[in-house]
Amino acid sequence: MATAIKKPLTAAQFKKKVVQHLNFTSSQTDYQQDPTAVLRAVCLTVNEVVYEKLTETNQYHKEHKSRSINYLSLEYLMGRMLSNNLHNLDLFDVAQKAVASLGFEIEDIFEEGHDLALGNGGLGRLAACFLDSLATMDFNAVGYGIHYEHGLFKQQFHQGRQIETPDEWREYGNPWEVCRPEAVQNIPLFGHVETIANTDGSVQKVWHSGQTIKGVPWDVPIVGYNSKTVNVLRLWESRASSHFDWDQFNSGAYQDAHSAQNHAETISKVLYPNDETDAGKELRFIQQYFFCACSIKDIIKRYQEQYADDWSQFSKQVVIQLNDTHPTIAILELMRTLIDEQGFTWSDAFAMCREIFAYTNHTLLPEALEKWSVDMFERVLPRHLEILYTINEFFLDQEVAALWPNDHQMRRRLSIIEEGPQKMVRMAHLCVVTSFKVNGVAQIHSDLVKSDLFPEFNQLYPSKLTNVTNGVTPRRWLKACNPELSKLLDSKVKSDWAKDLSSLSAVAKFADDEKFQQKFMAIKHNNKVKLAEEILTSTGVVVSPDAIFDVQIKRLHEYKRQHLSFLHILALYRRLLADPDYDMHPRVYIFGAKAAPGYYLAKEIIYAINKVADKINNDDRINGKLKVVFMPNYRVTLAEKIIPAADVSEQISTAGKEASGTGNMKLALNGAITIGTLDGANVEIAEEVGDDNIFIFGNTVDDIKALEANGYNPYDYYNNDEEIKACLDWLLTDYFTPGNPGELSAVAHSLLDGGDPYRLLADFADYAKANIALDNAYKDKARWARMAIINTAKMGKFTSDRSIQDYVDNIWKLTPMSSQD
Ligand code: 9GP
Repeated sequence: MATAIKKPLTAAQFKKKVVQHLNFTSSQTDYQQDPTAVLRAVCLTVNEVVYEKLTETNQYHKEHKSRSINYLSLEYLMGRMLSNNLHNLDLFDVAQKAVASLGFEIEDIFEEGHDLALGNGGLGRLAACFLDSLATMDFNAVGYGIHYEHGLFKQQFHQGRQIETPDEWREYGNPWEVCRPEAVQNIPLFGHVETIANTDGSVQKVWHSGQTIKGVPWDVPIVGYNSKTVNVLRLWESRASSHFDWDQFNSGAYQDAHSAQNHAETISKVLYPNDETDAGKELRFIQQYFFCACSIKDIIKRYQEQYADDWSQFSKQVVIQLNDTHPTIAILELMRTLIDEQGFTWSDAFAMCREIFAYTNHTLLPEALEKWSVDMFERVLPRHLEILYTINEFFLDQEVAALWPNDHQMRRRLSIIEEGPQKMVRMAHLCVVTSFKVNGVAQIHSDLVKSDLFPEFNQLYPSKLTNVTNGVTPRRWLKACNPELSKLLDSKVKSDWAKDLSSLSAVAKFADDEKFQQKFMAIKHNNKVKLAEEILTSTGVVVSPDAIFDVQIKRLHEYKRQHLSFLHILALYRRLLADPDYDMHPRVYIFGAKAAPGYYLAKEIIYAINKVADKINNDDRINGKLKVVFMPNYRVTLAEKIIPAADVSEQISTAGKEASGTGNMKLALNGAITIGTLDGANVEIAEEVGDDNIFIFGNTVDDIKALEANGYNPYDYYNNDEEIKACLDWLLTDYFTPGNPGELSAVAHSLLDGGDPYRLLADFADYAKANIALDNAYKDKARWARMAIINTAKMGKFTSDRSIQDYVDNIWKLTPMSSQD
């Protein structure tokens, strides 16, 4: 029998528990002025419910021997947990009343929480949405990752420039996690491999490692929405296998006594702050191996608790999803374990891996497709490299040779090892060769994976490459972050739309209903008022909620083209200076983006936007028609405030470069209208909302290919478009940086002498035109309201529940808890 969904506590019971925790867990009696103490006590109270459900979930899956999905990801961008957990447990109102009776607003309590920022951007946030959906849909799932001491850096601006400071999310502990000493793992690395000849003529390989690191697991419970399930996200922290050298300490060498500990702890110290480029450092490589090895050992341990040494059920019980190439070493670690420790033959081990691993590709950008040098591989993981060579040999000699006999070019192209002055391991090739399925993250992206990235692999393994379009959880990205809109939707939609997002299509029939339009837009306005306050607090800029709130929130990257919008802002400013009556509805451009600390141009773009913003925001000549704000420290919590208030969603990447995007889905779900290129999931959003409810502009993937085939020259646009020329030349003057001409020139140079690698100038004119169409649409209040309502109504496809169902049906083949009875 499945466990029943827990009845929520009453507000009085909840309050009693909170007070008990304040008094007896934290020894706090004087908490009236201490929201942090209250937050902790509220979390501990919620945990009582959560851990009971977690125990029941575990028991159920043990009894039912449920197949599990093991999601391996180097990144999880969880954000804050409390509000989400309260909503998912149906305890929100109860907690709100309980803390009110203690003299606090629940929102103020939330504000005390830290973001779990263990990720960079879309990839990590997607993983968080997937965990939410897996628990909501009652699937047996474990997320595996790294327990970084410092998550993504905090961003401040100093005179317009980005300053990074460390993120201290768990400096004083994190109430949502629990340490599991019973599941600690020891991870060998470095050393050498000994080949032992057996008397029967066979050879045995023995890896003598040079160092052992301890992996300590911390479990973060993942609470399903209105479901029976609490799953876990298991995060590994690295520690020295023996803490510190007692003898050395006693002999007075205090620093040395800690050195092994420091070295080991470095592995889980920081999240790499780069999400599109290969950091290329040994530490990053060891991070990847460390968390893969811990996770594989843990998966085997969990299996053996049920099946002991009977391996016949392993591939029926376990599927492992590789989130990008970062966890690829898991393949080699499982191969090594099966062959060296469990006595499998190479072919049986490989066949097993081919039933267990699936891989998601999240990018076509060549610099983000990971490669590691063979030398480093050999130094850190000598046994894994040997195994990798055997896989490559089998692949080239048996599979490539069968389809392309004696084709050396093809062998070279497909080989897992890239030849060259420095031999490199192509991690994506290892993934494609070994995984039983490879998916892209939006239809256009998956098509490009087949046609442009891996065409030969697609020929070799015709049914392996597939698509699963990304999605976002409507629990966090509508129900929790936009409570007023949620209530309005509740009043019109009979079923629980947060669990069945396609039911929102019912509100489409109210798109022309004047009263509904008014209510919908009044909520948007209220959200804009709140955001305007936040903008004032964080940037000191006053913005009017009556202006169009035009939002671009995502990592700072040239391919995402924040500088396209920036160039257009310059053009608007110029038009307004030339004609203060220039006909445009007042617009506030709202940016949120972190630049990787070593990404020079990205940081220059931030600086340029901030400098131009300073000038524009203080220029009385333009009557407040244009404002520009760059909100510092963009993160999940800030996204939750910006998204409900957005009128316009900027999704303006170069066609073919953004694999999917997920901010585009969150913004449209909250009634923002997209201005975007035919890239990533924009294409599918356009299909859902219809051409009248989105502003599509710019070159398509094919157009860009044609432009490039003809020899792309940015000067053609510069010389032929007076506005482009004037705006780029403006950046070379000291207009925005008095006394310092040329301070903003990096952006202009990248677009001209730098060759404009992301074809921004080729899209500028059409983007400007689309913006005029958008402005006209906004001036027609009823039309805009209609568009916004349709956007919310038609986002059903983009729930992460649908993505998970696609994974389950086409890749993972899982059965949810309830239907197993
Ligand atoms: O750049 C993609 C983004 O388009 C996508 O939405 C996200 C989730 O699939 O993954 C991003 N990729 C990476 O962060 C690195 O591959």
